[in-house]
Amino acid sequence: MSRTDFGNYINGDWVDPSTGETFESRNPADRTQVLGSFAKSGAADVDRAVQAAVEAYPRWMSTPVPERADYLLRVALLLEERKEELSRIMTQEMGKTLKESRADVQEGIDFAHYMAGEGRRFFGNSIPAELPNKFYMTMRHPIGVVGLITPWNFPIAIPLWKIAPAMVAGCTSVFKPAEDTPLCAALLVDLFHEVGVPPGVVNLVNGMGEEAGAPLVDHPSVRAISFTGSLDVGRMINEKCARSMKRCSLELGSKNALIIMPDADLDLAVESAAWGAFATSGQRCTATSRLIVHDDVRPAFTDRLLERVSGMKVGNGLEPGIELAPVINEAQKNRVLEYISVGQQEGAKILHGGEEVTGDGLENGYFVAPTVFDEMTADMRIAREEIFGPVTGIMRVESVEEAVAIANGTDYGLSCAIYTHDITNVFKAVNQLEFGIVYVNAPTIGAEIQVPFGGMKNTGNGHREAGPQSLDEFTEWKTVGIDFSGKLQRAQMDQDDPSAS
Ligand code: UN1
Repeated sequence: MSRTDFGNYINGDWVDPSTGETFESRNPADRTQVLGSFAKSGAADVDRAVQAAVEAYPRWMSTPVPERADYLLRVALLLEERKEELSRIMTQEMGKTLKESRADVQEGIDFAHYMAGEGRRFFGNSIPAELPNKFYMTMRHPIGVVGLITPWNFPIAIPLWKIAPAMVAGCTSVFKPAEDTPLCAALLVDLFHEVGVPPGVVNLVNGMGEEAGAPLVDHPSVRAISFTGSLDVGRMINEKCARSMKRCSLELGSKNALIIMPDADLDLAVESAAWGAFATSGQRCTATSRLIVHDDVRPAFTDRLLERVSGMKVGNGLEPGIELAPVINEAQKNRVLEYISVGQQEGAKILHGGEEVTGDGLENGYFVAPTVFDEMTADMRIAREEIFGPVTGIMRVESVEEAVAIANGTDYGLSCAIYTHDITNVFKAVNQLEFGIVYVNAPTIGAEIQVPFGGMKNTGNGHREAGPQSLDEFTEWKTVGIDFSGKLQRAQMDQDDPSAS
């Protein structure tokens, strides 16, 4: 690792924060390992970054779209070159296993490639007019300066989900990454610098949510906020943006479910449950936190799941063979343990895990055992609230209708999967599930970048990231009507009046 100390990236330069303060990023597998120190910015730094974005905007929005998008192709190629180095750093900074960090970087590479291609499409429509010698077309117009606030669980992929379409759209941006993964963010922004993205187009301000995130949301020159994170913070941002008439797109929590029907391939369902619940230590918006299992197969499924989970190795994500890496920080560890005790008080039964894992070189990290509850019921907090940790629970049902009703019975709706080979059950579930993403015989995690990503109900506010929809966050539709008749034509009037022509 060459550089570990970073200021803010504003107008093409790394600059110190006005506050003169810094904060450290530490390894969640070993808190004694410091990865670097970063700008602890305040409102003045945010203002400086927004000003740079405002100044860069007119030129950038006038740059041809394919040219704007070409930078992303170069970013994708550089990311490919640095994939291994970045993945290792990511595992040290964020904790997840090296294989998963590689997948995170790969998801970023895929999306940068995808958006690079989008620069050669960026389609609008042509639409016939009802009046003669008149023509309509629609085109996308950038929304302006945007604020991008990202979480720590996908420190390369999710920032790219936002920065890349913003760039193609013609927006200039200020990026405020999560305070747990500032090094990944800085190294990513460095790539944009390296490929020659003009100053001010992408700016980075590091710092805490209240000190650096809030002023970005409040800034009058920022036209839109794109935020991925918790429901509580999302609600606050939504309220602020409503008052200032900013566009705001939110990607928040979820309580994803895996439905297992009697005809499911049980080995597959068990693998899917273990992967969906415990990959990234359950710290994905798409994590499988509910297992809705038909009574006919519940005992067999439960036995096999426990066998699978008891073989999981917990430890440092850099070591081979580790399946369960640490959670992100002390607060998260305590939150997860707190939920586990809430679940027990509510009457759910722990079948596996339920405790912190220490010892054997793990004493300086934040490790929680893979935890499986049984007897989880729909009214329990552990069945309704997002835990964001390695905790899942089995719920019993007797029909596909009941399974769908239970799956739909939370305020969230990001990802739901059903394991069955019965075509009737497949279509019942597909039609009735209130989730933005529905999988059949595939886990709740692992969305690909060319399909829209986002959820219903409290998971978001109707926007989608990734896929062709990703440009919608950052553009306005402009309708252009061109009249070449050489006279005044009055819509809805002149077609019916023969004397008008
Ligand atoms: C997230 O957790 O916010 O579908 C994103 C998945 C990943 C993205 C998760 N491709 O699990």
